[in-house]
Amino acid sequence: MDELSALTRLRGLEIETPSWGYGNSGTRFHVYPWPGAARTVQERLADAALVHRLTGCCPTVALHIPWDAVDDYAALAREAEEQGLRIGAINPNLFGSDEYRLGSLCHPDAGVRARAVEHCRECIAIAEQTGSTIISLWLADGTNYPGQDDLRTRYARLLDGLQEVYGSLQDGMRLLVEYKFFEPGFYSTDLPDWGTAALACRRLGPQAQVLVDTGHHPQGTNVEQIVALLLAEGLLGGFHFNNRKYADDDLIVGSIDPFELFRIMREIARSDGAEGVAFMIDQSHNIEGKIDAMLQSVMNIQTAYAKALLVDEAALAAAQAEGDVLGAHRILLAAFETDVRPLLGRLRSELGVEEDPVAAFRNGGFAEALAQERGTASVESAYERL
Ligand code: RM4
Ligand code: MN
Ligand code: MN
Repeated sequence: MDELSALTRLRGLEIETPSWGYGNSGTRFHVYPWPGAARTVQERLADAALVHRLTGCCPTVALHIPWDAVDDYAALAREAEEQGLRIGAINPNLFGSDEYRLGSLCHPDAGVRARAVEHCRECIAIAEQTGSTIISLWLADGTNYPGQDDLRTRYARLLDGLQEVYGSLQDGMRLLVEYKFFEPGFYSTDLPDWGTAALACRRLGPQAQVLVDTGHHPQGTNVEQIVALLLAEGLLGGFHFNNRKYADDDLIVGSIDPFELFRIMREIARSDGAEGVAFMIDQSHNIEGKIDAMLQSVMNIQTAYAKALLVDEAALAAAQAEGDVLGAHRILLAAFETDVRPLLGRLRSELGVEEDPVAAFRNGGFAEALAQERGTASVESAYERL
């Protein structure tokens, strides 16, 4: 496509950032506190709003409940609005309580399952109060040992629980079902892959779609093919963007494999079925800053999308039809190798933001001001509490 049409498409790209990406987080070995990291939901909203001001393309922030729980959600939504922000996906947390040791929706105990469903309903109510239309559900459910629980029974419990949650959705709301092939369960995960998530969504109905977290696949998985198939089936609900090298590393989007990100965005760029796909970042920063890492992720997504939009579709279709294997591949490479910085510069000047949002943050004294205002929190990690 030509640059002008690419610019129009780029203008339409909105990226949601996660509240949990602005606070301190770490590995199971240690949490290194970052000066000025957000400590409260208000500070997390403020950071998301700053990211939107610096990029012009991140108008929504995802919440994780109860991490972001407040008494008055309508007031929280108003607070967001005052800063030019809206509340995006509501993420139920079905792993942060002692009773989820053996799972949540798939737990052997009916009482625990019922309370997990109830928590999801609470999140639907929060979505109503905050004007959000997406519930994005990730289950930490799984088992550690063969024989620990019955796999088929767990699948039946999963479908029952999801059906109950689905039945409580309001019109216009969507349930995005996320999958992950391992962790925290080491032997089995109840929603391990896109196929299981897609089967569940098919059973549930049109308001359920699959959420692809780019870090949730085994090494070497062709993620863009998953994206292509889900789009073809009308089942792609959204993304959790991040990057991985080995496991669910939650690194800056596009930092390890920008070509993979380009290939994923190419499926979005060429698809006419991509309306409604939610572009969300799911990232947590261990040793880097929070806000500039988020800005870099946003920029990398825009870069990949810009390159993907520039693929010469007509030439590619012709090369494919002729069976010109290398020729077709080189057409993709040509787009990937294009310097899109001038195009993104134009986009950002139209959006009224600086050409390099990371540089704008780093040179603007923001980090220093936040460190001054918030200080450096001390954080406990699980092992240090032992
Ligand atoms: C999971 C998954 C979920 C996120 C949690 C915190 O690995 O990616 O989306 O909510 O981490
Ligand atoms: Mn995720
Ligand atoms: Mn994850």
